Amino acid sequence: MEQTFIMIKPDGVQRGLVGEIIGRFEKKGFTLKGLKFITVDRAFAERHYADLSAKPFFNGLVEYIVSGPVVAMVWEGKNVVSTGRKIIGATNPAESAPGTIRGDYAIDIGRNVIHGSDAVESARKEIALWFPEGIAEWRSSLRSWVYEE
Ligand code: IDP
Ligand code: MG
Repeated sequence: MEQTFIMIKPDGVQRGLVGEIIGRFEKKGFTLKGLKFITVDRAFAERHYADLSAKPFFNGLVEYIVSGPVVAMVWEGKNVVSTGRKIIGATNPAESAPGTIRGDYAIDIGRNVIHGSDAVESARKEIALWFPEGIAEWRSSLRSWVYEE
């Protein structure tokens, strides 16, 4: 089953959106496989966003991510990477549809509340980076109520 890495950024934590965001993924039917509340350092944030190191906003982005604790999660389900991105909305909240997390709760691109992996391969790398200890092994008993199988 596909997995994705989702992170509630420091602004999402500070603004009290943790329960709301987790609720959206839970209610959709996805399965929580990993969760930690963690403050990362610059070197770690730079690794997470290594692909963006040449961007003019890279330094500000790293400062943003290290500015407070984040909620790092692994969610599992059919097409969870692309559906997760739809639940999150466009990178720039000005272009995120209402009903998406960024569309409902954010205004500026540099304070857009949440991260979600953009592809199965980047999800695999991000999960390995954030959860080197591995993640929970469990199977939801709701599975046959969510999937036709
Ligand atoms: P994504 O989070 O939707 O995948 P990316 O292009 O991977 O978007 O960018 C990572 C993060 O960098 C964004 O979520 C946002 O916080 C920040 N970011 C992207 N573009 C800009 C920008 O033009 N100015 C400031 N921050 C930006
Ligand atoms: Mg991205």
